[in-house]
Amino acid sequence: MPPPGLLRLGGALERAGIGVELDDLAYRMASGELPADDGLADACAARLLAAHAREHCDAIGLSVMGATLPIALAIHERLRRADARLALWIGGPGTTGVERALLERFPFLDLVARGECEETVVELARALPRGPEGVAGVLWRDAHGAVRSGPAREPLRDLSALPRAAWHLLPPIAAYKRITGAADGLVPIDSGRGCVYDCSFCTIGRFWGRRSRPLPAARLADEIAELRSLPAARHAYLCHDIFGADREHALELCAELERRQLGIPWEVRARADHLDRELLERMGRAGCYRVLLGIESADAAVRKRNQKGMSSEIDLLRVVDDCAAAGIVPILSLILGLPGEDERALRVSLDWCAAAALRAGVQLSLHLVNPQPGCALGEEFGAASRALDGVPPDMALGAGETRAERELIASHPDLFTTWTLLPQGEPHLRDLHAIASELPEVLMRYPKTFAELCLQRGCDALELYREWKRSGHNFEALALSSARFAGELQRAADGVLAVVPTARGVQVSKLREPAAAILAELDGSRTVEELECLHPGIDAALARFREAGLIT
Ligand code: B12
Ligand code: SF4
Repeated sequence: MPPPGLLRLGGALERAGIGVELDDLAYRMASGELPADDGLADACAARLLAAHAREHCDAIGLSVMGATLPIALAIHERLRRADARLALWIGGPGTTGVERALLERFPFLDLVARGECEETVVELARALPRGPEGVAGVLWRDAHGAVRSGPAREPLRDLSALPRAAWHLLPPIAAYKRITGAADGLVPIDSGRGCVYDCSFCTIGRFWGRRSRPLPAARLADEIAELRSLPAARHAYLCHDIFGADREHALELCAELERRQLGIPWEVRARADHLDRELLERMGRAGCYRVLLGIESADAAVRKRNQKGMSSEIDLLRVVDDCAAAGIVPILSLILGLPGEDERALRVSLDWCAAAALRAGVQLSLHLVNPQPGCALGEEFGAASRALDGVPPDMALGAGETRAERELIASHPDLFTTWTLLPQGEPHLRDLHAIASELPEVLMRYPKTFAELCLQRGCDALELYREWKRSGHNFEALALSSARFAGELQRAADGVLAVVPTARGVQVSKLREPAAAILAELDGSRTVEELECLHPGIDAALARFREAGLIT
C-alpha cells in the first residue's frame, strides 16, 4: 500500500515549487530491489545516496512508524557517515514520545518533525541551508550540538488546505498490486486526522491532537473519485481512525458518494459507539464494504481501565448485526491481556468473539498489546516490559529483524518498547499469544460447530479452547470425535465453501456462483418472503440446506 503521508508531503513541496523525490523503501524491499537481510540498511542508504547524487538534494527525510524507527536510524547513521553536510530529518507517528531522546542519543540525526507536517516541511526546505531556527513543530540540533525545540505548530483548521496526493512520485498502484496480489488494489486515502480519545494503547490522539478533523466530505469524495484515474486502483481505504465521529460529516460523505455513483468500494476504521443502523445502512448504500472496529475488550471494566471512553451500556453484538444488515463486513479487533483483564474478563471477551462469529461474514482479529512509547501503557509499563522469544510483536509486524536493528533495540530498550510485552508473566503471555493466533481462525471457520460443542459440554469458549489444545489434535478431529460437527458455510475470497462432515472426515466443496450469490444475501437484512420474491424457489432450497445442517 503506498504511504499517504509521503504522498501529501510530496504534494506540499511540489505545490510550493520545491523539488522533491519520493521513495517507498518498504515497497522496494517487497519488490526485491532491496535485500530483506542484514544488508538492508546499507542498501537503503546507497539507494538514497544515489538519488542524492542525481538530484543534488539538501535534505533526506525518513518517515517512520514505531516498527520502522530502528531501520530508519540505521539508514540515517550510514547517510551521515557518507555525507557530513546533508540535513537528515525524521518524522511520522513512530517518533511519538521519543522526539527529544532521538536527538539526544543519535548525533547523526539533525531534526525530528512533530505531528502534521505539510506546512512544516515547506518551511524547513525554505530554511535550508540556514537551519530550522524559528520553524514551528520541530526539534533540532543546533551548531553547538544542543537539542532545541521550535514553537508548537497549530494543526490545520481546515483540511481543504491540504495539497493533493503526489501519486506521480511513487510507483503505480499496479506495481504495488504485483506484490500484494492480483485481487488487491486497496488504496489508502488520508481522510482525516486526530482523535478526541486517548486509549491507553494508542498514540493517535497524542500525535495528531485530541481533535478529530475529517477531510471535508466533497473533497474526500473528490479524492476517492481520483482513484478512477489511477490504473489498477480498486478499493479505497480511508485512513482516519474514527469514521463517524462527526456523524453529519459521515452522512454527508455517504450522500455525496451515493449521488456520484463512483463504483469504488471503500472501507473505514471506526468506533462501535459511533455507528448506528441508519449510518451503517447509508454507508453500505454508498459503497462501504468493510469496517475495522476497535472493540478491544468485551468487558466494560477493562475498556474503562484502558480509557476507551465507551459506554458500558453499548450492545456490541447489535452493532455487528447492524453491519451485517447493511452488507458491511466488520473486522472485530480485540486486545488480549490489557491491564484489568482477569480470567473472568478474558472469558467474557472470548465468549463475545464466539457469539460474534455466528453472525454472517465477521472477521476476528485478536492481538496482544505492545506498550509502545508515547501512549499511556508505554508510560506506565514501558520500563518493566520485556520482549518474549517466540511472541512476535504485533506493533512491529516483521520489522526489527536485521542485525543493525536488533543492536539498536538492545542498546536502547526504553525507546523500542514496541518490541516488548506488558510485564504479566511468561506463561500467561504465551497462553494469550496462542489463543490470539489460533482461536480466530477456528471461530471464523466453524462458528456453529464451536457453539454447539460449547452447548453440548455446557462450557464457555475458553474451556472449549483448552479442551481442544489438551486433545493434541486439530479442532476438526475434536469436533468429529464429539459427533457434533455441524455443516458450515464459509465465505472465501472467491466464493462460498460448504464444509460438511462425512464418515471419512471433512469434505469441503465450493458452491457454484448462483448458489453462492444467493447465500451471500442471507445476512438477515431480508425476510425469507422477500428473498422468495427475488429468487423464486429459494424457500425450498433453504429447507434442503437446513436438512443438511448447513444453515439453521
Ligand atoms: C495506512 C496505515 C498503514 C499502512 C501503511 C501504508 C504505508 N505504506 O505507509 C499499512 C496497512 C501497511 C500499515 C501497517 C502497519 N501499521 Co499502520 N497505519 C496506517 C494508518 C491507518 C494511516 C497512516 C497514514 O498514512 N496517515 C495519514 C498520513 C497523512 O499521516 P502520516 O503518515 O503520519 O504523515 C504525516 C506526519 O506523520 C508527517 N510525517 C510523516 N513522515 C514524515 C517524515 C518527515 C521527514 C517529516 C518532516 C514529516 C513526516 O507528515 C505527514 C503529513 O502531515 C495509521 C493510523 C493513522 N491515522 O495515522 C496506522 C498506524 C500508523 N499504523 C500503526 C501500526 C502499529 C501498524 C502495524 C504495526 C500494524 C500491524 N500489526 O499490522 C503495521 C506496521 C508495518 C511495518 N512493519 O512497517 C500505528 C503506528 C503506531 C506508532 N506509534 O508507530 C498507527 C498510528 C495506527 C494506530 N492507531 O496505532 N499501516
Ligand atoms: S484507539 Fe481509536 S478511539 Fe482510541 S485513541 Fe486510538 S484512534 Fe482514538
